Amino acid sequence: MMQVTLDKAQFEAALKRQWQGFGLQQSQDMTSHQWWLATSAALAEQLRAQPLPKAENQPQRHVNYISMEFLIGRLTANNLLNLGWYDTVNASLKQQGVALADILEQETDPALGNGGLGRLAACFLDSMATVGQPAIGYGLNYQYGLFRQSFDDGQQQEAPDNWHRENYPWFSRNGSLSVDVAFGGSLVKNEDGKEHWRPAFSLRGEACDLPVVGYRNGVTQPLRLWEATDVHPFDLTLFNDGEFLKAEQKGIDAAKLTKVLYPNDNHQAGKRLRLMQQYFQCACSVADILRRHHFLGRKIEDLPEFEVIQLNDTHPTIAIPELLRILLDEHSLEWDAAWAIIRRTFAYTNHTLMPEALECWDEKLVKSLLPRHFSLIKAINARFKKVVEKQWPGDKAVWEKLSVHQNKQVRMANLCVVSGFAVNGVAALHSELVVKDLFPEYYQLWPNKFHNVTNGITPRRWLKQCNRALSTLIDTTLKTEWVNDLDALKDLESQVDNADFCQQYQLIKRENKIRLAEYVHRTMGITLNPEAIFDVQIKRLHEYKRQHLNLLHILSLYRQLRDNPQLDIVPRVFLFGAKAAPGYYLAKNIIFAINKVAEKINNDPQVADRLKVVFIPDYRVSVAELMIPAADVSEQISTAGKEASGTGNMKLALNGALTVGTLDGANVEIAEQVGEENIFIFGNTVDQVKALLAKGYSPLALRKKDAHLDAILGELEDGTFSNGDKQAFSLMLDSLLGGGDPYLVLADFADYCAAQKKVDALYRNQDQWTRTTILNTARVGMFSADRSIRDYQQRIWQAKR
Ligand code: 26W
Repeated sequence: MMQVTLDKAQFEAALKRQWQGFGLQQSQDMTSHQWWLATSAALAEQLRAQPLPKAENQPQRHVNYISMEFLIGRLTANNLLNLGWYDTVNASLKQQGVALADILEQETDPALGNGGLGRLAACFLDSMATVGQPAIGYGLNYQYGLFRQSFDDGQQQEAPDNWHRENYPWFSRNGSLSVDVAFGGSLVKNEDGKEHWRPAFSLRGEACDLPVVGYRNGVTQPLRLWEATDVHPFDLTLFNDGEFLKAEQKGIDAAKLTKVLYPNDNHQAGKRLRLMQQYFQCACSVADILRRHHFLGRKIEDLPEFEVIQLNDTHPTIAIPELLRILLDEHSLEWDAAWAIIRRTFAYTNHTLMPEALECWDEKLVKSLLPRHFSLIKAINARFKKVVEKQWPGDKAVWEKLSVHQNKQVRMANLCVVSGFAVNGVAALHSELVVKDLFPEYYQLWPNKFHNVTNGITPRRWLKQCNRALSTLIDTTLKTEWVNDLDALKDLESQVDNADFCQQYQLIKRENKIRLAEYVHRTMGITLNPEAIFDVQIKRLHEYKRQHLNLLHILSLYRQLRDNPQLDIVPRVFLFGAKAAPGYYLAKNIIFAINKVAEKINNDPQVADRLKVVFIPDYRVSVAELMIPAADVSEQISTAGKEASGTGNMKLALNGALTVGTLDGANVEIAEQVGEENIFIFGNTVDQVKALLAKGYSPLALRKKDAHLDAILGELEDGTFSNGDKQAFSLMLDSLLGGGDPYLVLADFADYCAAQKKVDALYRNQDQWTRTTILNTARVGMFSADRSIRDYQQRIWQAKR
């Protein structure tokens, strides 16, 4: 398909309508924010005027990607880039005395996700549109995105993120797509003896679409976010009685459903409102899929020929019994016919092995909210029991493990595996563990259901857009379009012998570091030295990700510097970005510890700029876009076996940061790609972790043997960093010491410090360092999300069945 061009005169006319709509006399009267609003609205209008590709002409199955989270980040810059409209708009605004780059900074990040899973969904939408995979993303339009983070004396504070969804110019609301969703009530028997659901109340879902623009190919597909409103938003009888407030009360209650994104990452809280959100989203999405299917004149039996529903983790699992309910109760299909459709429609991606993240719902909750669905889940389970009984006759233990409904709980992961045609992990190692540790019996039953699709990232946002200077250098060097063919970066390998290229590559990194330093100075008042190593750890705060291992290394350097003030180390800036779930006190304690250590080190004249520690508040997509191009070192230091994939590791390597990492998640494949001599791998492997935990490892014994480690821990205990408060870091320390150190932080400490020493040594040889970073950029082409999408197509969505 062809790229669409923007007509400058038409754009300017659209822009004019916008500022006239603000009631202004001339464009010059707009504030910066109004410039962003007007420009975005004008662009959205121009984009809407483009012809859409017709669905019925698509030979491939259409993908319905259902996810509770889409961490899309700012859209205006991204859409300009993908459409190829940046230069035209830039020129037009320049004539009016306005800098496009400045007004793009006015956009508040739509933070409709927590971390990796949500950002992956956003990268995948970009790639599906780019590689021409017909798709729609289904999610929720939260009024409040992930909370805003600030620090008060080093402690995380949370504030609501009201990101102005009412007034976001990229939304188009389509009232004709609204769906009514029923909840609660009870089951009654019909005269034919069949179960019939009589719900207690219903809510209306309104479709709010965002455009997902393919890279210069004329494709635009929707991200459809549902927003809850009341079915009867305004009660006229009450209104006439003069009870103005009550008249609107129902509408206000309904809107609560999509008010907030749950801020938990890898932890299930089991809240009723969360289950309501999940069902609301699934019911709206399934109804929408069927509406489209019928509109195109297709038979219900043919649904799996045309549609696939990809479940992004178990959060949208309830879509399975929802479709089953519609097939049985509304289309009057027999069970076998309905089940045949289900079994060929759903595919499930697993993103975590952590037991506390695997969703189980209390049967009472499911039953009271969704009685018909609960009854169907039991029916699925009863039929599945026969399959298990046949394979493992009389084996109660296996049945208890595989059952979908057990101990008064509904297990969503099991429901997905039993009902879907495909299950995949998100990196080679993770997929292996899914099969070996999480679902070994299911694998025995259905070996062909299980797949690996290694995650990827969109090179549009994560190189072309966030690192324009490097992109331009690559453009002029390769003289070919690499943005939708990331393997083309391989040809950069030969440039390591080109002194001119190396120098330019180095210079760009330096400029990106200066740009980040300016941001840090402006927002935090801390001055950074661009000659220092910029050592970056950016991800959600979680024990398994081990930000506190990083902290122990910082403390080790600090201690060495005090013991030996002449010590020759390469200056380092340790940069952190991370939010902790508001109820995860241990994670918040780690943030506090890092901030307190930072305060001391940054103000110690003896350190004299050789160490800096900076925890950048309110980490989000737009901050990532600043930090990633500026990073020299990428910290990927999770306990082996715990990080399903990681995607920040890919973004950082692509932008020329060298990884210090464990053999975990996608780090394994990154090491394979870049070569072991171009990455710093350390620490216990998955098997070693298992062995250590099995034989009973003692962090206290380790501490006893290591005087240096003992001294560092002692300083955290004795109030050195907390104005004498000896309890300040006790949550973190109790876990590391008395708590048995379940994530093996102390066990990996020595090897981690040794790896960091090698980083130091390589950085002293700037030529060698630069060669290594260039090889990283050149060799990580396989981590393009375009490749991930093609893998999904071949192995799952379009595979012969
Ligand atoms: C039910 C609460 C809850 C909320 C979020 C449980 C689990 C999650 C997500 C699965 C957490 C998440 O974002 N996982 C990350 O997914 C990325 C994309 O596949 C991976 O790269 C990360 O390794 C994984 O932690």
